[in-house]
Amino acid sequence: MKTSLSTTCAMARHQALPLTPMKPVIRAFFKTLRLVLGPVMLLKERLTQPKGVQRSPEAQDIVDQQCQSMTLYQFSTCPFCIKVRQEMRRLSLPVEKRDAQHNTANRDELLQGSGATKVPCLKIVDANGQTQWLGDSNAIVAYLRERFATPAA
Ligand SMILES: N[C@@H](CCC(=O)N[C@@H](CS)C(=O)NCC(=O)O)C(=O)O
Repeated sequence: MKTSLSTTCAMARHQALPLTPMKPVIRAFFKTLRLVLGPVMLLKERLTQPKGVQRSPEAQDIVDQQCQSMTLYQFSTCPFCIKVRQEMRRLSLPVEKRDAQHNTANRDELLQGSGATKVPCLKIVDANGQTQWLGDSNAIVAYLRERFATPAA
């Protein structure tokens, strides 16, 4: 998994590099890798989807409402994003996900808000309308567990 993590992230980082004479070759190499590894990672994500925690309908309604103030900026095949998505499934959190890899508007929002294009990044709007941009998959998972995990989760 470690190789997969660094490889897929190198692929993502590479997309941001400016074009120089050697870049088309490197670009083609990483594109091929991405084409091969991407579907494998998505298949693995699908096959290992955790069962979501069960709440009472009332409790889930409250959680659903709270989730409306969060947005996950992500890449579909970023392993760190997959980790966060799986945790959201495990905690039954219907958080909106925005693709910051291919969608320029989303990437610009992420850059403007967080100051970087690194994903995953969770945008959280609190009750006062204050916005927080939380980066790093471990920090996001810790935040979600702290806020939403129940004893049964
Ligand atoms: N330690 C970070 C690593 C995140 C990371 O490396 N993300 C890569 C994609 S896999 C990325 O955002 N690359 C684009 C960039 O840095 O602008 C985490 O756990 O979230």
